[in-house]
Amino acid sequence: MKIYGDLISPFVRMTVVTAHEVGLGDKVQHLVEAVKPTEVNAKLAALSPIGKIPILETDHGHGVYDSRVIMEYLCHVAGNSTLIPDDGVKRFRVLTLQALGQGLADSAVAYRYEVGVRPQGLQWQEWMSRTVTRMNAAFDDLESNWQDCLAGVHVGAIAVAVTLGYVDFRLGDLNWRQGRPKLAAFHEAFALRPSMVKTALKPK
Ligand SMILES: N[C@@H](CCC(=O)N[C@@H](CS)C(=O)NCC(=O)O)C(=O)O
Repeated sequence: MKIYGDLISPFVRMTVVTAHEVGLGDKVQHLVEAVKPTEVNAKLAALSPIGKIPILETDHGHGVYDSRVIMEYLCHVAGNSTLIPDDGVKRFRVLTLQALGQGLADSAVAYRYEVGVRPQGLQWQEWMSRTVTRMNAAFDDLESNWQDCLAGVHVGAIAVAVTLGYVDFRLGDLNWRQGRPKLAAFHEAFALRPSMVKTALKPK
């Protein structure tokens, strides 16, 4: 199996962390593939018409995407039923937490494109302000309503921990730790897991 994409993408890192957590770290080849929102990457386009990273290529040459599906695919291949629990109540709590972490990542990546990639002068201030409000609402919700769930190791906790790492890396000015000590403690502890250490972002 191959996973294409750069670990700076929180979506890519979530899948590689998942591969390590389910014991497939040695079976998954991680290949760095750069993408630009304004250009087609021919190699990726052959596996996915959407062309966003991550994409997993199976041993049979099929493309599996997006990150949520890849995380589930890896759990399935490994026979792991703890990262996505079977039990209905736990399952949908974990999957909703994963959606919250990935929704936050969507906002953070889009904000980064707007600020760092979009040509100067074309930024949309109202959208940027709404996006910061959305990200702060997500941080507040994680602080107040998800601490019980964040105590486990599953796709929800992975999505949140990786996204917070991305926010630190790209959007440090957001100061998400301020007034959110429980979320900060969660991130500090989760970042010590070997899966997170092996995929840690290095400043370029
Ligand atoms: N919903 C997708 C989002 C993936 C995504 O947004 N990837 C970004 C990098 S972080 C990308 O490939 N951007 C290139 C583009 O927009 O063309 C997932 O969960 O995998």
